[in-house]
Amino acid sequence: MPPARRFPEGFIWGAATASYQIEGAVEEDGRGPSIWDVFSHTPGLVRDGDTGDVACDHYHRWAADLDLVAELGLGAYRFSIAWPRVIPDGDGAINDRGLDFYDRLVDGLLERGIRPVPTLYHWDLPQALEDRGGWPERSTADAFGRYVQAVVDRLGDRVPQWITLNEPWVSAFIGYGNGRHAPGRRDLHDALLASHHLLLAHAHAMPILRTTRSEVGVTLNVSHVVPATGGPADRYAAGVADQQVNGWFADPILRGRYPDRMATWYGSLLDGIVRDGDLEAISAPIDFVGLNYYVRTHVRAVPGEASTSDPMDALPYRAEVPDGVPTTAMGWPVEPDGLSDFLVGFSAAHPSTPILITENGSAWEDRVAADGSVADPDRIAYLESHLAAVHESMATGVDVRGYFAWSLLDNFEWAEGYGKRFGIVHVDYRTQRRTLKASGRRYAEIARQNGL
Ligand code: IFM
Repeated sequence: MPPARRFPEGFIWGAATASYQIEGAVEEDGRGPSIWDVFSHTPGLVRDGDTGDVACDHYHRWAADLDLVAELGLGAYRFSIAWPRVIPDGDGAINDRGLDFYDRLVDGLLERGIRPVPTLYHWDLPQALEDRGGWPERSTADAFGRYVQAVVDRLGDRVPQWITLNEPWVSAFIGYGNGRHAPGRRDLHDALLASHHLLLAHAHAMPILRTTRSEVGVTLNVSHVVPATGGPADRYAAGVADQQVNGWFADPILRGRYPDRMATWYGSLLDGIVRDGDLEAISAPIDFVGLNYYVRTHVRAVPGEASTSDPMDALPYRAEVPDGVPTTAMGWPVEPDGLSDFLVGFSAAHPSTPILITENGSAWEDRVAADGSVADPDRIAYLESHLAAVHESMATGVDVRGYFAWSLLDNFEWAEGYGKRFGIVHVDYRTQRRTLKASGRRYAEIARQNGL
């Protein structure tokens, strides 16, 4: 039977991963330590004391993992390049052995007919740069430019599509704002400095990437933000939250300015951060925007509390999960129409920017059956309903060019360690055995049929 919902010819079907979450081999071939090595080795910061030391051992098993992508019939693979493998101390000598790994990976993908879509920064800042101040220092953005140049010199002839940053909002506000991620700092001013310097890093990368013939974009985490009630306070709070989460990076890049309401709210915290010419460089045209979508956010107005130990509590809203809405193992509400609603709104605001869904997926309590199989009906339902939502938005004219399932493999879920599994492929961390889950088989079928 032909699929009821067909995607356009050439629609990209892919899967995504990130370096620290899967590679392991943290001390191999000259790699330097990243902020995540230091953070995960600090007792009490990651659930169960998990670290990325071994992860999925992808550094050694990459060829078999690429075979899996090929067996799934996917046309694209999004991975990230670890800055500390390429420049171990962040801003010094280039480590050729680190680049060799990504060279092999890119060639391995091309040999299998799979499009490599590397992200240049997915959160593993070299620790040496954090020791010199990290993202709150403007010089970190300059160092990023030199790292990007090294990568482009080696891979620029073979990569068709680059992503500069993954979810800079998370790097800035979770890494430097509430400290739940590396490097674990808790200061709203640092978070704002970090966010501007991440934007500058993107800006510095753009002209370097433009020396290639590839498409270039950036990946942002987004959410469909709605008020918890119809009352004016919650509606106002939802507007603030929408600018804080969805606008803070998208607006500078796509409009050349920070969102007004949020900029006013931060007030003097922003003084001296933005220099002449910054926003012009940050808003250089991109070829696509990558959107990572997981949840709708229901927002309730609260008086901001500046005195708690979490500086993010100063923001005048809290997110809540409404009663009766099903949630994933992360506690995230499952509301697929949030994705279509978000895409329609985003596309109306930024009509000329093509969209790639660079991440979407869900974590569940997967069980391996006695026969070794993994049935994951909840993940299949999440996948199908969110793809239907993407399709629905496209039917209204939203320009979505591709979809990447998060994630190819179960992996190191940051502060949650290995306890939360997002993969369409199960990983037994004791044996490193990979098992295709039922959702992986279903996703392969959708990709093969170009629809569902
Ligand atoms: O695992 C992360 C990924 O690294 C970035 N986006 C969200 C995923 C799930 O939390």
